[in-house]
Amino acid sequence: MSSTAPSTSTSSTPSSSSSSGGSGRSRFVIGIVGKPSAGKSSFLNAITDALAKTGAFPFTTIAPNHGVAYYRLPCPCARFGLQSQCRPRYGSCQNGTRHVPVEILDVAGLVPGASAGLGLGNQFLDDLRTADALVHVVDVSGTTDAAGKATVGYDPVNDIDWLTSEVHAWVFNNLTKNWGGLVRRHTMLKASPIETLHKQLSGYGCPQSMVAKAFDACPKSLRDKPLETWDQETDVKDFVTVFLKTRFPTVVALNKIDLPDADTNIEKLDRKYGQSQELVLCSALAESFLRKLAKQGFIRYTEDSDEVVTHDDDAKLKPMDEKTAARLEKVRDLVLFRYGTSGVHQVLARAVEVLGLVPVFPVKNIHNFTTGAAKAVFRDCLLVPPHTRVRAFAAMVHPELDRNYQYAETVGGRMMGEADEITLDINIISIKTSES
Ligand SMILES: Nc1nc2c(ncn2[C@@H]2O[C@H](COP(=O)(O)OP(=O)(O)OP(=O)(O)O)[C@@H](O)[C@H]2O)c(=O)[nH]1
Ligand SMILES: [Mg+2]
Repeated sequence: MSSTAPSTSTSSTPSSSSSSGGSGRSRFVIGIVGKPSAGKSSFLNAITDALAKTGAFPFTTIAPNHGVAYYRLPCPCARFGLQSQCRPRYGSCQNGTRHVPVEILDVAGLVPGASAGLGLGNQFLDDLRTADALVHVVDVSGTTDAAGKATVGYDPVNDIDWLTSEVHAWVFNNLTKNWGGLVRRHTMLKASPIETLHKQLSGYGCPQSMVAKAFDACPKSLRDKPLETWDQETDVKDFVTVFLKTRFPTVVALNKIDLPDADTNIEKLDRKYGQSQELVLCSALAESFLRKLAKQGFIRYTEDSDEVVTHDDDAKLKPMDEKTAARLEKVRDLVLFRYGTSGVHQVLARAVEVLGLVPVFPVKNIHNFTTGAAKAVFRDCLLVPPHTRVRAFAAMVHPELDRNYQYAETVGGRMMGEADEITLDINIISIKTSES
């Protein structure tokens, strides 16, 4: 990721080397998992400008596909009546709605037994090591079996469980592949369980604090048990279950809601998981279709809404042939009318929300919200982890801001302490340095 070098004084230019807050372009990665043909690549294409290959047969994707999606949130420029001056460095601002880039990563399909080598195995899950959260795409239409082959009347109710257990096996196998050696080292070094577990799990791109958080979330009986006496089949497995929740918060996207059996399956899945999982309904194909028609000038479509304008409403739009018009009518009836939207942007929004990310707007001048000489306001927006403190945020924006840190102010010139946590309410910040 590239970034512009900051001025030596206050700057909102994000750092490309930031380790925890990320660059203003896209630091957070959402990984897409699911069985073959669930619609993972279709989801990527629907929400980004990627053109990943899709197909009604398993293992269309083998090498991972990347794309950049845009998380939407109210931009402060609207609150201050500065929309005309709002020019984001990355992403965009449309009528006061900020579009913040988030990277999406689509990997190969996973089948039951993948951890024992079935399908493509689960080695490709290693591609997900950079992901911060996961979207599990489930084919809710019942038209593909567990291996992703075309069928009718398949019951997807167990798809969430077996996929979760394959991801579990991926982490468990890595953690226990040399458990004897790990325990010997642990005893020899008199290390804490968190240090030892972190060492073995560091390949998952997690700081020790995340392992500590997972460890703290384990039952007391497990925390009190010396690591060298942990039973692999029970204790280690339980720890991995908790670790996965911390390391890979997951949203389940119930995809293909445009197909006939979706309703019944949605009900079943909701009954089983409604309380315990984040379930969001979507149709990747409907969204791609609507975007394509809009790009070709047949419709005006407001993404994330049910607003579709056609030639019948506005003669400036191209008229559609009968087949396309019939397909559009179907998408309107089966998706937009029934669910309000295609749902793909809700999936992204939930993924950002399960991570608890807070949007922060660093500015040089806290009174007019500009950065540098230009009149442009709110140039940057960073999504930062929950409970990020002001000083840590300065380091995320640029190491220079941390090195030369003096103080921070928010709207109205109100001072902020360096240990203050950034919240959704106080998220416009100017860092002053000794060079300012
Ligand atoms: N009706 C309908 N079909 C969809 C939807 N999303 C995807 N599909 C179709 O499902 C098939 C599989 O889609 P892909 O996106 O290739 O699935 P995948 O999960 O990436 O599959 P692999 O790469 O093989 O793991 C394609 O024929 C898509 O057109 C949807 O929302 N509705
Ligand atoms: Mg694919």
